[in-house]
Amino acid sequence: MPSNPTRRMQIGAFLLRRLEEAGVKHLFGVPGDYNLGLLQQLQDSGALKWVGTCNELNASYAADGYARLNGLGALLVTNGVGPLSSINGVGGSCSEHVPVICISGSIPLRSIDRGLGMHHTMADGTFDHFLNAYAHVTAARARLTPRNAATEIDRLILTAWREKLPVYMELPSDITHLDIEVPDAPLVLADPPSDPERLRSCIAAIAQRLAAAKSPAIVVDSDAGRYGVGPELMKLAERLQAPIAAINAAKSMIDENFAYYVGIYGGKASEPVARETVEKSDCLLAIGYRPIEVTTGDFTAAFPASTIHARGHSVDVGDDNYQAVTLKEVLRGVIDTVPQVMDRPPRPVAATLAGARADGAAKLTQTAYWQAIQGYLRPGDVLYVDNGTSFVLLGLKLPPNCTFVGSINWGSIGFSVGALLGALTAAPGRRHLLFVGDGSFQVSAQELSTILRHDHKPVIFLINNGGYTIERGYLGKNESYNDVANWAYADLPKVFRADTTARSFVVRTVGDLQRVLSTPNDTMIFVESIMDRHDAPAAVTMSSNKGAELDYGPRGPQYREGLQLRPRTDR
Ligand SMILES: Cc1ncc(C[n+]2csc(CCOP(=O)(O)OP(=O)(O)O)c2C)c(N)n1
Ligand SMILES: [Mg+2]
Repeated sequence: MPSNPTRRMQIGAFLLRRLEEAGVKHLFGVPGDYNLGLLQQLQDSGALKWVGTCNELNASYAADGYARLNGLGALLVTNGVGPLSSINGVGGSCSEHVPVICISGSIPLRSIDRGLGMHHTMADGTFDHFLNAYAHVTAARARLTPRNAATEIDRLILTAWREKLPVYMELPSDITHLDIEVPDAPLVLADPPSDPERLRSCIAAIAQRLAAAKSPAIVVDSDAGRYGVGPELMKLAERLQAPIAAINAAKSMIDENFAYYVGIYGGKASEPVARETVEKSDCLLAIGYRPIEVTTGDFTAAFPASTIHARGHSVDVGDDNYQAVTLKEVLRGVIDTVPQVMDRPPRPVAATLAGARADGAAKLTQTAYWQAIQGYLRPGDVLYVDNGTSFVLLGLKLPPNCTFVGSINWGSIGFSVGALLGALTAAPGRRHLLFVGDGSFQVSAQELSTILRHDHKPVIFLINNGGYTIERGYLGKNESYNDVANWAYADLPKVFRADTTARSFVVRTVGDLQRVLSTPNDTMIFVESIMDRHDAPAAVTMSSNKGAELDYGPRGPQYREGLQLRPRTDR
């Protein structure tokens, strides 16, 4: 019998050790009496670094951003008030398939055993409300006890990593310092091996179809990035000499300069070559496809009926469904099996955003703004987009090795600012560019102070257009409900850190912006661009108009004269 060596460890220390073994080096969150025991263990062991955030929503956004670049992220909150504040962000991680571990320092087991009412509860004699709430936004959850901690901690961390979904654990405050017996061996993040026969058959079925096809093509959704198979997909595309397109939610997961990359596919909202190659393919391989209205050009996406659907742990090929297979193993097997094609050279790639150089003295418009931003992008940048007119970023062509961080499915405003903090923490050596509107920024603006506190040096591009312009395209073109207070945004670095070296700018003209874009990146750059509240790129306005039709139906108020911002026809 092989022996499995064990040792005694305090529960909290074991949790921190497992997180570190899983590659989590930072914990975001807000202290509270129920989690201070664990925080002290963190402090004493020096294993992880604590990154305190201004609130738990931002901690959940940060853990998500951290996980995007690190593969796994975690946050620590305090009973009830913490988890309910972070549940929106964790819901986003669930929707976007991001593995985040939400740890709630919770009421002591003693109070559950004895039925003692405690603060941060409903004071109704029950104790499972928050575990139950998280059932809707996580793949697994548990309340740790001295009996289950050793197994549940591993189960939850592994589930998050394998499923690319959040998990939730409650760590009662009176057990963090209790000793339990735990394995000596480190936690290994790995999938269980595929079933050999299922894997062989699945690879053979896919390879046979792709090899026989005249116009094979690949289309990827965001799981391609979550499961880290971008390199395999590019290798497969090269071997087949087949075009590869990305859903907007999967932007940057295939290098946009790759010879066989044909652009964003989204039904009628596609780049033309992407639409043709996807819809006319006689063997389309789709990775993790999860269509919603904003990723499908309002449901105009049309995949061929024969499309092969591959997901993280299962594949559909024709009538056959393959279980117990992992995406990476499937793709590697297919690459090794399909013959190298020689006679399908790459098609010309989609054009980049271009246009006449605007007059420097002219008032800044969205068109001129995004043209200038296109020229500013550099290889290796990490780019964040929040909801709003900043969605134009999706249409820009990214240089090699860029990472796009967005929340296209969930779309909770303010996400980008918290995610920026998290991803800066995970990858401080890269250049980070945030694109955010005034309305979205106001949700999570305090986290700018945490970014400054940790000496990060992102570039923040904020559009000040007086409110929720994207919403004006749904309804309320001129209504005050779409207005926000006009903050002195560019002053905020100074407010949040008196000794800041950040360079702040208020930009009103094209010339202003061009000058700002030549500023060195040796400190934070904060660029507040003033634009007209009715200036919106046509693609954004048309999408909002269409969204209103879907949302409100034919009897909705959107058709009333002047209630809806419409695309301008004169540009
Ligand atoms: C948490 C949350 N609340 C409300 C919304 C609805 N919403 C979507 S976009 C948006 C406005 C964004 O405005 P802004 O960031 O200023 O972008 P703009 O279109 O003005 O450039 C709002 C309120 C949301 N997506 N998430
Ligand atoms: Mg705005």
